[in-house]
Formats: sequence, structure tokens, C-alpha cells
Amino acid sequence: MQYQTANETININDDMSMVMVRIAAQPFAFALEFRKAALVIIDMQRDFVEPGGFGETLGNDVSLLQCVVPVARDVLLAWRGAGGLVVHTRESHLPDLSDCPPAKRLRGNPTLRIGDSGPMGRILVRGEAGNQIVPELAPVAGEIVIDKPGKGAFHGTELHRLLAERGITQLVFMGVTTEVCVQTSMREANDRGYDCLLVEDGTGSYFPEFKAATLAMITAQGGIVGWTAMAGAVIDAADRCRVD
Ligand code: TIU
Repeated sequence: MQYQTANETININDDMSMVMVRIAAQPFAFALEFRKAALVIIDMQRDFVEPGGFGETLGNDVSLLQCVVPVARDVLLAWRGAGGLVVHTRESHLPDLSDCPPAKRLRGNPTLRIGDSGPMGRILVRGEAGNQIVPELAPVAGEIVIDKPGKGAFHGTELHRLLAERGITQLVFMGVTTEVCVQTSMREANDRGYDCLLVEDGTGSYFPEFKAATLAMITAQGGIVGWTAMAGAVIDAADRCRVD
């Protein structure tokens, strides 16, 4: 069965489980197949969002990322409420740093390097306070948590296998920072065959101009990397996929 609402077409299976919802997006509408889609929240960790973590050691103003938290929370709650799959990632390293290439640790002139002790524990090390996801977006039982040693969520992780096992073909991305871990993960996903959508107001950068450029790069050339859409459109779509 198919029916038309003001701005979208919705297909419904005979068992009334919704299979496809159109999301208003750039460069054109995104056909969300909710049961084949996962929400992927990249690195919403204290290390990037709060003072005293990795982001600040690199010289960044972490307050620029804090506006992402309430928006990402609204999308997360809607997605969760509709029973969708959620993936959280954390950029993190083993305590012995055996998964941290020296080139990454030694790059630049940070006030503290990866593995050094900071105000929220060892910088970017698994299990430390600063490495945890901010409380507003904390994972719940049944959600996938990926600890990743690189910027991309697929490099050195089981993410592709875990998604393939669940029949996931579409990924809706949020998180930080837009042009570093989010864009790298989206490009990795795009090359692995996923349709990817980035929530524009659910992602943030220490450099607003880099965020704007990333959104433009993703959607250029007919969606060379994927789509972008506002959180409200994604929340509306998730709400329509609820089976109450
Ligand atoms: N520095 C910066 O912008 N980002 C990172 O190092 N990691 C993530 O983006 N998660």
C-alpha cells in the first residue's frame, strides 16, 4: 500500500510495518528504509566536547561543539523510540597505545599527547573518564559501541561486519568533528556501498567554515558522498516509523 502526505510518500507493508519514508534532504530527497538504516553517532565524547580533553589539548575551543549535544539527543531519542539500530563510536586507544601509530601520537604540538594524564584521565585512552560519551547521549543496552583507533569508524573495527549481519544498507550520521571523524567515516561507508545522510545541525566542528565546506563537498556532484538533512526532518521520519 502507498499513500501520500503533504510532502512525502510512504509505503506500508501488509503487516503495517513502514518500509520507506522520504526525508527532505540535499541534494535531493533521501528514501529512508528505516529497518535497513542505522543511526551512527561519531565520537560524542567528553574528550572532544568538554574542557581538558583531546580536543582542547590540540588548541581548540570545545564550546563550539556543545550546541550539537541537544540536537543529537533529540534525534537519538526519536530513533530509539522507533526501535531503530543505533551505533556509537569512540575515538580511543588501548592503554599500552599499541594501536596508536607514532605518527598520530607525535603529530603537532599539543599541550598533552595521546596517553598523557590530563584532567579527565589519560588523553584518548579507553576506559578513562574523558573517553566516555557525554551523559546526554550515553548508549543503552542493545546499541552498538565501536572503539576505533582511527578517524574513520571502519578502519580497524568490526563495524562493517556488524552492520552487514543486520542487513543495514543506510547510515544516518551525527557527531564530531564534521570534517575529521564524521567525514572520514562517511567516505569509508560510501566506498563500502552504504547510502549515507549527515544531520546538518547534529554535527559540529571547531572550524565552522570547515563544517560548511564539508556539507557542500558531501552533496556536490549529485551526492558524491551522500545526503544532508536537518534534524527536524530526520526526527519526523523516525516518528513516522514508530510502531506503537
Ligand atoms: N581534531 C578533530 O577535529 N577531531 C578529531 O581528532 N577526532 C574526531 O573528529 N572525532
